[in-house]
Parts: sequence; C-alpha cells; structure tokens
Amino acid sequence: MSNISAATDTQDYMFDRKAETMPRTELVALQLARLKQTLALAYSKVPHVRAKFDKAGARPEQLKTLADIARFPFATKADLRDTYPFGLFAVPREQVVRLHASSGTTGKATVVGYTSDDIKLWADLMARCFACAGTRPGDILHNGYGYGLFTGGLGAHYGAERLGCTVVPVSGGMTERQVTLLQDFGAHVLCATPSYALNIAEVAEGMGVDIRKLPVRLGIFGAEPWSDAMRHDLEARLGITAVDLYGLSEIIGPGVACECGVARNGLHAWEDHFLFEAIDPKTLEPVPEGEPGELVITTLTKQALPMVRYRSRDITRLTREPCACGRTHVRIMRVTGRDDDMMIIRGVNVYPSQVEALLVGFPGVAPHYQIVLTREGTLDAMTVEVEMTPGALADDVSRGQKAAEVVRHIKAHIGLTCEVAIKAPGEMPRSQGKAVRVKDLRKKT
Ligand code: DLL
Repeated sequence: MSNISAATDTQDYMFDRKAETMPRTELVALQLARLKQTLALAYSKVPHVRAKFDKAGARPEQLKTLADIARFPFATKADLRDTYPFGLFAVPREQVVRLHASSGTTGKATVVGYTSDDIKLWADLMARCFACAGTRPGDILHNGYGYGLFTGGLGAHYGAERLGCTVVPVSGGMTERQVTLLQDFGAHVLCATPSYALNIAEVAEGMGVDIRKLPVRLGIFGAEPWSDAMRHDLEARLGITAVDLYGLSEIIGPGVACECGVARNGLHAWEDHFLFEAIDPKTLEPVPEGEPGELVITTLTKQALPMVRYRSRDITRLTREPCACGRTHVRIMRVTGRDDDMMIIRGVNVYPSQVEALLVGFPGVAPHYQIVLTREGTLDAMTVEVEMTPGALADDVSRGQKAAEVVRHIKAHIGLTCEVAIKAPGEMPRSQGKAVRVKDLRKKT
C-alpha cells in the first residue's frame, strides 16, 4: 500500500506525511533511540570505529542525550581510505548488495556499501525528496545523473520508481540525444547536475528546440554547488522551476536533503534518518544555529555503513525555523561550497559559486567559466576564464573592455582583484556531470 498522502489546500503533498511533519519532541526521541543503536552497531561490528572510540574514551552507553554526541570522534574521508575497500562495513560482505565509489583526487576511491534494507531506505528518501520538490506519481522523469559508481544515477532512479514515476534512465552525455528524448517522451521532470542542465539548455538552443514549450516543468539539480543566479538562468532558459537536491555518498548518496517546491528556501534534511550538526571547521566546536559552519552528519538507520559524525567539508547554515510547506525537519540553507574549495586570494575568502553568481546574467558573457589559480611570488592570483555570448563583439579591444567590466563587477561585489580572460563561444569545457570549476596551477610547496 502506498504511503503517499495527497495535499490539502494548506498542506504540501508529501511522500511520508507522518515522518515529514513529526513534532520536534518526537523527532528528538526517535533520533536518540536510533543514535544509540547506531553507536552500538558501529562499536561492536567495526574494529576501526571501536579503536577510535576507545582512543577518545567514548563508549556508546555513555550517550544519554543527543548533545552527548560531542564526546564521540569525527569521521573523515581518511577513515574510508585507511580501511579501503570494505573495512568500515558493519555487516558481512555477503549482505552488501550494492557498492558505489567516488574517485578520489589522491588516487584511491572511497567505497560505500548498502544492504538491501539500505537500498530500500535510500529509495524511500529519494522518493520523499522528489515529492518534496514537486514530482508526482505518474510523472515522466528524465534522469540525466550519471549511472555507474556515482550515486546520482541509481539513487535518483530507484527513488523515482518508488514514487511511481516513469523513469528515463538516460545518464549523462550524448546531449543532442537527451534533447530529442525530452521532446519525444515529453518528460515532466529533469534531473541533472546544474552545470549539465545548462549544457542541455545550450545544446537545445543550438538545435533550434525550445525546451520552454515542452512538458518539462521541474528541474531537480544537485551534486555540485550552484548559485541562485544560475537557478534563475536555468529556469528562464528551460521554462521550469528549479529545485536543489543534496547528498553525499558517504552518508547514502542523493536523498539526504531537498528543497520543497513550495518555499524553495533551504533543503529539508531528513532528521529521522540522519543527525545533523554544524561545526566551526577550525575549533571543531558547534556554531550557533543560523551561522555558517561545516556540516557533520551521523547516519541513524544505515546498516552496511553506519557513519558517526562524518565531516562533509560542506559549508552551510542550519535552521529550524518553520517552513511554509509544513515539514518540521531542519533545513540546510544551501551549500555554498566545500571548505577545501574556498580560495583565499589577496586576503579575500571566496567560493567559486560566488564568482558564478556574478557571471550569470552579466551582459555579453555566458555562464561557462573556470577559475584558474596561480602563484605570483608569495601571492595567490585568480584568473576567471569566461566565454562571451555568441554574437558579442569578438575583436581584441571589445574583449579587453568586457574583461575590464567583469573585473570591476567582481571587485565591487566581493572586493577581490582578479584577472578576467574572455574566451570565444564554445571554448570553455562543457560539463557532463560535476563541473570542474577550479584549475589550480599553484606549485604545491
Ligand atoms: O554528489 C550525491 C548527489 C547526487 C547529490 C545527485 C545530489 C544529486 P558525491 O559524489 O559523494 O555525492 O559528492 C558529494 O557533492 O559533499 C557536496 O560537496 C557536493 N554536493 C552534493 N549536492 C550538492 C548541492 C553526490 N545540492 C558532494 N549543493 C557533497 C552543493 C553539493 N554541493
């Protein structure tokens, strides 16, 4: 039997209304009970976790309230690398029905595993996210997230089937074919990274296809930081409402949090299955609610890979202010970027998404960009490479003038002096999945 509940005049449509609108006192009691189970599971079944807890002098039975989580050590990507590939699994490998992995920049991938219950949970949470965003059973959902070891494709796939959608499992790439399929199948919902959605929009424009006239009405975009300016640009070009979806492989994949189509103001983060903290990445102390901090997540119901206090490196703000949609769970107020993506240029802290917000919609430039970091003596320098719009004046003088305008615009808004290189249309690489926004040419010392 379906647990999907219809909307009334005042309430948003929900996949699991009871869970999504649970009063805080109940939510806290549920979290505490589940947290105790997770700590006991990780401690008893994962030697690496037991050794870390013992070293920190933290025993699962010492946890009496949610605040006691602060006694327990953090987990990081290094824990996954040190125990590569299966060392953090809390169940015998034979009970793991699925593996995913993310390619690490330092060579070794980080591997995550799921029991069949974990897969079911993941599908339920993704179905919640899709419904929360505005997807409905019966919708055709074009899934442009990459299939394979990346969690995006299969995570969205199972969730969309769980909700009762017709899934088009197209993955990333072959963009002209994607445009044709959007036309021929008449998808209502488009899932992709925001940078790939922009690629689809551009290819459609080049093919003379007006996506705004197609049935697609909703875009569910995530897996990389993106700005509100990019949201508005995608909405205008595709004729859709664009909604933010967040997740990470180490926790479950996509499906950790999603914006609601009602307010689109922060991502509802499912507290019945995860515990969220925001900490100062330097002091490791909690930051007050509403202040920017690093998101730390503990899984509460995962079996194969229970994760205690995983440091996501993602910088965001948490709020428990009520939302117009009626959901009661904490909201993640957009992920500005990862703390390792933050650049410090001549004393100014800047994230790529802040630069993006200034480029989108700037007259004469298209939002295809990359940030190149170099070192001049002891100072770091930043060059923004950005394309001009097709048809813009391409002579050296016009390009120079445009570059100077963009330099002034960035200086005025983020106080940062940088170089700008205007590139010809089509010169910048196009994204097929997660866009590479920063090219770091600084010599590592
Ligand atoms: O990117 C899972 C995912 C797939 C999320 C599809 C949404 C849609 P990973 O490859 O492990 O998993 O990368 C996780 O991507 O820690 C963030 O830094 C970033 N990220 C994911 N979603 C968002 C978002 C998937 N909505 C890492 N905004 C995370 C900003 C995001 N950054």
